[in-house]
Amino acid sequence: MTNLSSVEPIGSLGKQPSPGAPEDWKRFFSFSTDHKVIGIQYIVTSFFFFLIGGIFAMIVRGELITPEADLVDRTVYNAMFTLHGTVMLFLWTFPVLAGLANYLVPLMIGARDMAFPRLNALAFWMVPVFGIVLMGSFLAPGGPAQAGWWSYPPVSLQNPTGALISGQFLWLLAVALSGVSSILGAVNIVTTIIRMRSPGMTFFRMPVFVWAVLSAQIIQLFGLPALTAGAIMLLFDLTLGTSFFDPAKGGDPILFQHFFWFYSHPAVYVIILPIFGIFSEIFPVYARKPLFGYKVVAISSLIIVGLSAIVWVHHMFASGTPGWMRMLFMFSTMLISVPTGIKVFAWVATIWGGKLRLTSAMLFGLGGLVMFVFAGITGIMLAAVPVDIHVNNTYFVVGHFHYVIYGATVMGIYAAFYHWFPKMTGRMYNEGLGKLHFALTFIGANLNFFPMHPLGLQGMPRRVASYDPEFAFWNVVASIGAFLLGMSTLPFILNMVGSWVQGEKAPANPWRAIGIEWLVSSPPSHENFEQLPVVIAEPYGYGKSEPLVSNPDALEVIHEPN
Ligand code: HEM
Ligand SMILES: [Cu+2]
Repeated sequence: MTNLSSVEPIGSLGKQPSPGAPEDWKRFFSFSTDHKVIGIQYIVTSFFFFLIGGIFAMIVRGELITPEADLVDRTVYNAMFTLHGTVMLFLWTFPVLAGLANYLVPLMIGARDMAFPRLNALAFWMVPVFGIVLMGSFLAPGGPAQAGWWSYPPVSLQNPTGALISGQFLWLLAVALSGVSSILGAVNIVTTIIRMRSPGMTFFRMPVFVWAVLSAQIIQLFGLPALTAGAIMLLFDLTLGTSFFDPAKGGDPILFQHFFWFYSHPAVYVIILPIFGIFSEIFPVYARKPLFGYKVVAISSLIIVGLSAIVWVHHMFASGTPGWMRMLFMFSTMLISVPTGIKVFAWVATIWGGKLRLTSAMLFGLGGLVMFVFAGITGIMLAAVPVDIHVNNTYFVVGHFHYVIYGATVMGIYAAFYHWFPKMTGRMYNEGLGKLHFALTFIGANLNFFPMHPLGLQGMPRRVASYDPEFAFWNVVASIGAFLLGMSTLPFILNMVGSWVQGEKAPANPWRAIGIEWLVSSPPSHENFEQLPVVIAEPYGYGKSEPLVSNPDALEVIHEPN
């Protein structure tokens, strides 16, 4: 661990080249322990898997553009939606958020690196490993897993080929490895935030993004062991002949659902809390107003963590759950809308009456917020037991969670990419391409995911390759939206790659943002700070003229020419 309280200069360390420079690309393929390199490694790797998960989604939507099952074999269809969901969650969302946290948290709290740099690198390098394990399942006898991303037994215990190394086996191995990697990451991030803050960086001076990441990673710590244990027990049932979950041998399949959702409900907050953090960083900058109700917003994240641990049975209303239990979990689920609603009000109050600058980052932030509010409304509907019993396992659920996971999450992640791109790469991106990207994404996402709600209400089940022709209209609309979303990635990739290579050079603080990461050069030097910042103010001091740190001129590492 680096010295926790020292504000001494770091002396001879300050001679390394600054990461992020294009000529420096080789370090991204090395076992680097620099949190900024690891952050970018996470982001680029996960974006690659986002594209793969997107190809699976295109195949699913290609199949669903007609009522008949005519594009792919039904077993291939099952594998496609299973791998789509699995890749999107375990190889895109979690790792990309780990990447943003890795890159931003040490800079935002004034630390020179994470608490455990080598553990950090190890956690990252597990990602491509389990990615390859999962993709390798295409070569397994019988093809990849087909039991959906939640892998419920007894479906997941069927093994028609009888092979030991089946698609389901590799799926479980990949998920268990992903769990271990995320636990290592969580230990590191939580330790870093608690122990590595620079002098004066009290908890109530931390940016809300840091609060949100801390809260999300606490969930990883208490939740992931349940999922990982469930996955390993299922693996034993599948390969060693144990019978934890196999009803034919006296096991209890519902027990698996408890293991699974005890983690996987809180997991949605592992995903959405950092997005709330991103919203809370972006709105003040581009509205030039302090974040409304900073302390309440910060604390709401922790309240959400507490509540997230006691609602998981809302995914099991239709699993034979007794009535009293349904009522209990319906009530606890609805409680979560209180701290969440507080945050939404805080963001609206922040934007309200502000001088809005509609950059690509701000557009994605606003679009994400709008789609999140819509998802919140359908979420409350689903929390009501009678509604959920009716639409359980229909497209209504698929529509709801894609508004969260695409509308709010992917759009929020794009907002973060644009906002911090100059910081990470030292280059400016192209606003025109960014806005085109936003338009395609926002229109595509709504065309794609809105139709799923009427479809679900009319009774179209999820995970089917063919359907009644009465559902055709909305499915065609959804597929057109999906193809638009597929296209939307092109201007984005062009923009990011093109700007990284030959964009205009970025100053330290292109957005006139307030935050420690904006006080050092873009990209920051290898050690981040010559002297650790001494923080003297709360964040988000927009419109006030008080400085954030007492030693702004001593932060930058001055490189001697080699
Ligand atoms: C272009 C973007 C996307 C499209 C067109 C799309 C489409 C779909 C469709 C049609 C299904 C239902 C499949 C079925 O039930 O037969 C589905 C399921 C799912 N999607 Fe997406 N999706 C997209 C992006 C995402 C993203 C970004 C995530 C997560 C971050 C995600 C996570 C999931 C999950 C977890 C499932 C459930 C899989 C299962 O039933 O086991 N999707 N998606
Ligand atoms: Cu849930």
